[in-house]
Parts: sequence; structure tokens; C-alpha cells
Amino acid sequence: MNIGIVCYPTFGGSGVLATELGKALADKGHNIHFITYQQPVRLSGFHTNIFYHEVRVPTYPLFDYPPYETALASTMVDVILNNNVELLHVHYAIPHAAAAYMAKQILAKQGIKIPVITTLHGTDITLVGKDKTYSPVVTFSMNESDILTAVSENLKEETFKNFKIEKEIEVIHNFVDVQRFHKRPVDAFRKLISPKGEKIIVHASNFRKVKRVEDVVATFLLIQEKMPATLLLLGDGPERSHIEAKARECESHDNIKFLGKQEQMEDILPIADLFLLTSEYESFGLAALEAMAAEVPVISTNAGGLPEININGFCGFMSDVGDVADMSKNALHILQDDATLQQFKANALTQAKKFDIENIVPLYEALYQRVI
Ligand code: GMT
Repeated sequence: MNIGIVCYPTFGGSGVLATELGKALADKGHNIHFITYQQPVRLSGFHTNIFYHEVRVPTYPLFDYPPYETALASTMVDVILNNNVELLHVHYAIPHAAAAYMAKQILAKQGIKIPVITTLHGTDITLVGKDKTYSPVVTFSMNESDILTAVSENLKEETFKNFKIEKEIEVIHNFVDVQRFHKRPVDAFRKLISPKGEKIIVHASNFRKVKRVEDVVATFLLIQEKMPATLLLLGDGPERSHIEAKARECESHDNIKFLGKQEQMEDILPIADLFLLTSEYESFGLAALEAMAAEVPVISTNAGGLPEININGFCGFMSDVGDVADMSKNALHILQDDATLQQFKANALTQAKKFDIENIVPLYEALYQRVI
């Protein structure tokens, strides 16, 4: 099939998932046309079946806000017409579903029918999309999509709760390439980070308020009162400088390391003993799933779709949002006894395998066949 994929190219989970999906589909012989304003971060290397089409948004003195959505819709039309694209799969509703609707209407005038699949990822529904600034357009364009999918049962429920949706929403959970993430940790790297064998705790996010990264640091400090540990904070975003400044005030700030944006998560995660995800809401928690695939147990909140991936007492634990005392208690339960840690690590891998790329990508392929 010739498939157009539209996503955000940044480190957000929706862009990561869309890029990994495109790469997996290309490996299976499909032609993938990524349409976005920058090369997606996880799209590196050369693949004969992958094409990247950059959306250019020219500036003009009149524009305080250059019209990205218009440029995107026009690029969609151009890419579809010139590459025999058979369907558009857009990730994150805003503004992709609306731009896809516009492209679809333009092509319909030329007698070309292009089906649109919209995958809802999280904040496009729970935070930004439901705001009345966007809500009418998001509702309309979701209803006009030929197929709507959500990455968790929880997100499906949230969508029905917050919008007047007149069609079915199909749940296709996010996935991970277990083979790629399940690597042996590099001993030299581990030694560099934890020279005295301190436990390594990792958090990865785009440092937005919804992630409550301050709770990650608070949980870590409580853990550290009981055992030596190092915290690696991966990623970057609006809250980072404030969290970094606060961390510097801590006595043990040397053990809190900000590594910034990292592309090779599969090389870093295997050295970790524990992954912390303290979000106020998480439609799915792809970062936690990637950690599990690297055999890392997860301490998370029980918000949103997290209970669909983190099984309490099996591959990690869940606590109420903000309950850093409970999160640190659960973390210590896993970390303080080696047999327990090894069991949770093995269970994390078992759980990740349920969401392996091989099980999930065929579900998207089946959708595409159906809609074409
Ligand atoms: O919050 C992010 O990390 C970015 C955001 C996005 O849409 O780019 O992530 C959402 O989509 C991910 C992939 O489906 C999910 O794993 C995240 O849970 C979800 N984030 C939130 O719901 C806050």
C-alpha cells in the first residue's frame, strides 16, 4: 500500500509512535510518505520505501501566525496526487484531522477518494482539544474521519466524555519493538553512571506540567534516604529549567543527572533498574512501555491508561497522583531485594511482549485494507 502518515516530528509520544509505525510498515514492503514540518526524530537512516515530505510554511509580513494547517493540507494534496497515496493516517487530532478533512474535500472535487484514519493520542483530547478554542473543529474533524482510533480504552472513554462523537472509536494500543529495546546493558556505561553500584532510576518525558517531574525528584529523594541511587532525567521541555534549579538546591544534586533529549533510548534504558512516571494523566505511557521492553520495572501513577500497561505488583506498582511517599515505598520494595528486582524485571519484559510490534502493526494494516 502507499500510505501517507502525518505526525508531529518532535519527541512527543505521538510522533514517536507514528514514526515507528511507518518504519515497521516500510519493512513490510509498504511505501510510507511522512508529511510533517521537520524530519521526525526517530526517522534516521535510509530506507527505500520511506519518503519524507517537508511542509514549508512561508512567512509573510501580514502573518503574525503563518497558516500551518493550510500549508499542511496543500502538501497533503500534492503528495497524494504525485505518489498515488491511497490513504492518510494522521496522528494527534490537532490540526492534523482538520487538515486531512480539507485535503480530502479538495481531492473529492477532482474525483479522488482518499480515506482518512485519525489516531487520537492523549493531550489532543484531554488537554488541548477539549478547550473551546479548538473543540468545534476537533469534534467536526474527528466525526469526518473515516476511522477513529485511540491508543487506550481510557482515551476512548475520555473522547466520548468530552466530545460529541457520532462514530465508533477503535482501540489499538501503542506498541514497542521488544527485540530492539531488549538489549544487554553496556557494563562500561553502567559503571560510568553508577561507579559504586548505586541503583539507576530513569525518567523520560517532554517535561510538561502534566508529567509532574517534580514528583519524580521528590520520589527519588525519598528513595535515596534509604539506599544509594542515581536519577537520570531524559528529555527536555518547558518545566526542565525550573526542575533543574530546584534539583541543584538538593544536598544530593550530584546524583541527579539531566541528560536532555536522547534519540537512542534503547541504549540507555537497559542500564536502568527502575523507571518513574508520575504523570497527572497519561493516555498510555509509551515511555513506560519502552522501559518494560528493556526489562525495567515501572513505578507510575494510576492515571488514565496507565493501568492498561502497568500491572500492579507484577511489573511495577501504581500510586495515586502526587503520592510520592507511596511511590518511594513501592520503589524500595522492588530495589532493596535482588530476587524481587530480578522477578519484576522478568515480568516487565513479559508484559512488554503483549504490546510487541509484531502483534500490533497487523491491526493497523487490517484497518488500512478495510478502509481502502
Ligand atoms: O505527552 C506526551 O508525551 C506527548 C503526547 C503526544 O501525543 O505527543 O503523548 C501522548 O501520546 C503518547 C503516544 O500515544 C502516549 O503514550 C502518552 O501517554 C500521551 N501523553 C499524554 O496523554 C499526556
